[in-house]
Parts: sequence; C-alpha cells; structure tokens
Amino acid sequence: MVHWTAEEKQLITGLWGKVDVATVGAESLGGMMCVYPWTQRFFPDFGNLSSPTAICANPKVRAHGKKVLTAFGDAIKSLDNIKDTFAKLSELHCDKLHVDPENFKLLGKILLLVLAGHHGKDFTPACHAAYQKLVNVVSHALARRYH
Ligand code: HEG
Repeated sequence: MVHWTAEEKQLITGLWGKVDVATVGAESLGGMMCVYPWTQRFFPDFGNLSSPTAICANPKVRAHGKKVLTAFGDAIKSLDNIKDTFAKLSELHCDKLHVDPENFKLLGKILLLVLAGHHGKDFTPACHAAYQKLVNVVSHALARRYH
C-alpha cells in the first residue's frame, strides 16, 4: 500500500484548496485532447473537437473535465483509500469504456502542467513531486481492473 508522509498530505491538500476544479479540469482534459489527439476517439459524442480552439470552447469537454477533476478531489479527501474510491470507476474505464491505462498517465502529465501554470510559485518542486505521486497512484487505481 502506498504511504503518504505528513508533508506530502499537507502539500497536496494545501494546494488543492486553491484549485479551481472547473477551470483546471477543463484545461487538463482539453489539453490532453490537443497534445495527444488520438485520445479524442474515446469521446465520439462530444461534438466539435476539430482544433484546440474548438476543444477549449466545447461545453462537453468542460463539463467532463470538471467531473474528472472532481474525482481527483475525492481521492484527495481520502488519500489512504484511493483504491476503494476508484474501484467502480476502474470497472467503468476498463470493462465498459476500454480506455488503455497509458492514457491515465497522459492525462496526469497534462494535469501537472496545468497546475504549474495556474499555481506558479505555490507549485514548488516538493509539491510537484507529491502531485506526481498522486497521479501515479490514481492511474494505478483506475487501471487496477486490468491487472
Ligand atoms: Mg474518465 C467517465 C474520471 C481518465 C475516458 N471518467 C468518467 C467519469 C469519471 C471519470 C468520474 C464519469 C463516470 C460516471 O459517469 O459514472 N477519468 C476519470 C479520472 C481519470 C480519468 C479520475 C484520471 C486519470 N477517462 C480518463 C481518460 C480517458 C477517459 C484518460 C480517455 C482518454 N472517462 C472517459 C470516458 C468516460 C469517462 C470516455 C465516459 C464519458 C461520457 O460519455 O460520459
């Protein structure tokens, strides 16, 4: 089981209190679709994804990005229990949506960049490392159903 130090917990929850979930969620999901365009194929009903401008303005991308980041917030609320928090979501992504788990890592990379962009000085190297660990743990929990 993953162990979190008191410092890591503090860094994660401290920054999270300042995160605008809707904005960061939209930019992270939209960013993933721009930088890794093959990920768009999981969202055939999302309408116009034809350019970065279209992706950023797309209300379905924005709403879904918020949903994804809200799930990250749920993980942060119980850092010692991420596996259970994501058990149902892992079944959904693996059994129903057939999302290749590599994509969870891609979204995690973009999320870190977006957080760095919005939180600049607060996103210290230690905070970055704690969030890198968090996205690894979340990716692993979401992919659990494949293991
Ligand atoms: Mg997933 C649905 C969370 C990565 C593709 N994703 C969802 C839902 C949540 C979620 C909370 C809604 C579940 C529901 O309606 O019950 N996703 C989530 C997290 C991560 C992630 C926390 C983190 C890495 N998802 C992810 C990636 C892809 C993807 C990388 C594809 C590249 N998710 C996906 C699709 C749906 C969800 C296609 C269904 C969307 C819909 O049509 O409503």
